[in-house]
Amino acid sequence: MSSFDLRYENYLSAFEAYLSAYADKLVTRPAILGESMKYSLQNGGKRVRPVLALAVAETLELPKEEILPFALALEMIHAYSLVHDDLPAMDNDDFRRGKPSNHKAFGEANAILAGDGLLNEAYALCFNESMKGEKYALAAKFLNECAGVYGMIAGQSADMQFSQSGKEVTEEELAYIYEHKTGKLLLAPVVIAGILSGNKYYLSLERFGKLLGKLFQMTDDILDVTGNFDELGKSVGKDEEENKLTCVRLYGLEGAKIRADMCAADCHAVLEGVEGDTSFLHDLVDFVRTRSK
Ligand code: GRG
Repeated sequence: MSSFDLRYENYLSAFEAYLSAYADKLVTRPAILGESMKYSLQNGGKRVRPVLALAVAETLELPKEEILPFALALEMIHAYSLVHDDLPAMDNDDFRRGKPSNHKAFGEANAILAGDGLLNEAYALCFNESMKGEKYALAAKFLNECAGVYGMIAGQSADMQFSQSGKEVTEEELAYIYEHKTGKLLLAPVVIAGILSGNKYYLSLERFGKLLGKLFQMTDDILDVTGNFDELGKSVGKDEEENKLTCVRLYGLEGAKIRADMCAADCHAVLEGVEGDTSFLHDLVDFVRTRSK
């Protein structure tokens, strides 16, 4: 196992242990509410956002106990967004991570409530942390900004509006969708670790988080064309089918790959401005660029 794989596994097991302890306590009436929430929260996934949070925390010498509640809240918000995105009214996908999507397993109404439940529980965690003091409240506030109507929700709304408008994509519109729909939830773990560590390297980390979010969505667009169902665990070729604005549509497949390489190079360059052990973060950039799932 490479040292990158080993460190990824270590971050993952710390996160999974924290998540399991939370999930064991999540008992609802009726039971189906909690079951459908856990179905989407504990159904695998790469856990890139919590791993990123833990990795930046380690670079900044922030104890993992400080970041874990925010890492969990972030992953819950990510899980809710996928549950709602898969609904027939949105992206209409029957599969997620190789298994029936939440509404296929539990029905549409339960899936909507599972998403609502995950979002509310995420903020319950944030409220608890906020009581510890100002920097925790600021971290919670930043997560809320990233996920909310000036963040991911705006990105999803723009993606739907622009796709439905039928007009040609502009670079500016694509950048807006990238930055908000996907980018904000990758920016959040980086900046939250920065806030909790006393704003060390704030500007470099903010720049790094934004670039990594852009790279993540670029590879997502590329994989929708080059990937396969078995590895991705979800339908492929949907972007063209649904007239989505993507970097492949704007630049062509080869042009998109070149721009993704340029974005990865920018991520590496920005990391040079951060002191401490950034070797895992450099490897994570390459992982995001070359991922197949
Ligand atoms: C419903 C408010 C609302 C927002 C939905 C996340 C999202 C916004 C839409 C999902 C569609 C999509 C392809 C988003 C872009 C990239 C992305 C978030 C992919 C999925 O994230 P991964 O690859 O998934 O981290 P895993 O399964 O590994 O957790």
